[in-house]
Amino acid sequence: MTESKRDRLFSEVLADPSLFTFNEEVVEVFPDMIKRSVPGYSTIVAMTGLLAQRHAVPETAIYDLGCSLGESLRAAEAAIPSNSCKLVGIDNSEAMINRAQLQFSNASRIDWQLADITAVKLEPSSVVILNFTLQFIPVDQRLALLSRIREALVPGGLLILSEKLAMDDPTMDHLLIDMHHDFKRAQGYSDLEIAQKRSSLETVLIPETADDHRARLKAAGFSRSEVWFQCLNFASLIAIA
Ligand code: GEK
Repeated sequence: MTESKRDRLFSEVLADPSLFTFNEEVVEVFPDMIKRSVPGYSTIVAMTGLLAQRHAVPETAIYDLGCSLGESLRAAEAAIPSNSCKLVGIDNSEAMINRAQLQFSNASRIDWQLADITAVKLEPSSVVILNFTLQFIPVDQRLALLSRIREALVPGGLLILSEKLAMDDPTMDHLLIDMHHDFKRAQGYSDLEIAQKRSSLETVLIPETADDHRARLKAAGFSRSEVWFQCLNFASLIAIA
C-alpha cells in the first residue's frame, strides 16, 4: 500500500469546515486518511484483486471508477499477470489522477483518465470496481450510472461496489456510527477531527442501506448481488451482470 503523510487536515479548529473536496491537500494524505477512516479498507482492496482475477476475461477492460490513487486497480493488476485485459482508472480529481500517473507511470500498465464517471463512455468490460465512489454521486444519478456499467459488462461480468452504509433501524444506525467513531479514535483521530470531518462530508457523502443498493442493482439489470464483506457501517457488495 502507498505510504503518505499523516492526515491532520481537520486537527485544528476550522472557522469554516467547508465541503470536502479531493484537492491537493487531501491527495497528500489520502492513503493514510482512507486506511484510518474506513474499517476493512485493506481487506477490501486485497479481495478486489482476487475477485478481479477470478472474473477477468481476455480482451475486455477492467475499470476502477473513482480510482483515487488506484489502490484497488493495482491489486487487480498484481493479480492478473498477463497483458490480456486493459486496465483503466478514472477519477475526476485532477490532483488524484496527476499523483497516480506520477507515482506509477513507469511500473504500471494502467491507463489513468481524468473524467467524470457519470459521463464517460465505457468499453466492454469484465470487471468494474466502484470502491467508495458511488456514495459521492448524487442519489438521482446513481441508477443511470449503474445501468451504463451493467450495459458495458460482458455476460457474467462482475461489479464490485463498496460503500459506507446506512442502517434501516435508526438505533442500530446510531450504534454503528458511534462504533465507527470509536474506530477512528483508536486510529488516533481526535474528537475535533472526527466532528469537523463529519460536518465537511455531511452533504457530500450520502450513504444508503444495503437493501437500497441491492434493489438499485436489480433495477439496473444485474442478475444477482450479495454483500461479501461488512465491518461496522462499511460494506462491499458484488453484483453479476
Ligand atoms: C480506493 N476507490 O482507494 N467522477 C469521477 N470520480 C469521482 C466522481 C465522479 N463523478 N465523484 C467522485 N469521484 C478509491 C477510493 S474515494 C473514497 C475512492 C473516499 C472520485 C473522487 O475524486 C475520489 O478520488 C473518489 O471518487 C472517492 O479504493 O475518499 O472516501
